[in-house]
Amino acid sequence: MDREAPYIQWFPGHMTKTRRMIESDLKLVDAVVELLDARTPKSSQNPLIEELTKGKKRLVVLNKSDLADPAANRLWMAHFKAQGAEVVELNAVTGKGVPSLAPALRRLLKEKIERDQARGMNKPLRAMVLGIPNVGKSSLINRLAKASKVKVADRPGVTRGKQWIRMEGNIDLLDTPGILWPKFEDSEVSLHLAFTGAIKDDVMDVEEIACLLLERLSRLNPSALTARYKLEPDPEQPGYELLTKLGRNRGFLISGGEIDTERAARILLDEFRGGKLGQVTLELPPREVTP
Ligand SMILES: Nc1nc2c(ncn2[C@@H]2O[C@H](COP(=O)(O)OP(=O)(O)OP(=O)(O)O)[C@@H](O)[C@H]2O)c(=O)[nH]1
Ligand SMILES: [Mg+2]
Repeated sequence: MDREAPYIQWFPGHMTKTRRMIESDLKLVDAVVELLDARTPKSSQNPLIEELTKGKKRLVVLNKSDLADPAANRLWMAHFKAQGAEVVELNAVTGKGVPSLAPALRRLLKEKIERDQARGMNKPLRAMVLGIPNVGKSSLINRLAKASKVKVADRPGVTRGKQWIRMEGNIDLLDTPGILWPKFEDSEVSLHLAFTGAIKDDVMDVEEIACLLLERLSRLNPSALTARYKLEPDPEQPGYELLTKLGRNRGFLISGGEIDTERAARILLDEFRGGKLGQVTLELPPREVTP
């Protein structure tokens, strides 16, 4: 898609402050846990992550993997591994995959562990979670806090005022995540973020987004649209036609018998985000990967 994205307005006013906060927290940690949305691993990656985390080890996490296509998850895992990254796939809500996090962090920080050991030290490793809005940062931190014996360890002196969660594997996790701004300059990326709920609905035209999502789903998972909304989409059908049909089939009417397409749009987005339209991945890694 090469059109602009006038239906999403993004105000980057708070970025400088956010960036400064992340930069100061980064000074306290050895590694960064970079949360990506498994449905849109590329679009959910912050454009400045490389620059921001320079000199830090990075663990890539494909979160919400339960909502994404399992075959696509395998491709993305292979893609990140081929780049030499440590990567884990998880569901921060149920905790599936979460036990693999600590071992992956220890592998990532192997050299530091060995250096410390050579000096007769056994300092906890320190990490923080980074990710765009709604990607599951708080869910993951809560999960890890529940799983750890010492729920929250305060480490005065080293990091005044900061709260840490002592994880297994001798790892301390900063209990406040860094919220990164999404990439908003690319319309395709903005669309993915709107579909998955990373961009708030009140800064965009929900009906327009819903129409575009319906067109996308007509290609990616038409049978889910048939099963759930009795639609029989063909790939050429305009989204607005599909949205109107959806509203009619669900009985969403406003006075005068007109179809409430806004309500239809909100329901569609809600149900897609909740995984009720199947496990859908919106973008695949570049071709060179063979799993
Ligand atoms: N299905 C599924 N839902 C998830 C997963 N992780 C988080 N969620 C849901 O995604 C939504 C956002 O999760 P949060 O943990 O609040 O995300 P966050 O990154 O802290 O969001 P902000 O604080 O707004 O930046 C919640 O409704 C979670 O229940 C996951 O792995 N699978
Ligand atoms: Mg949060």
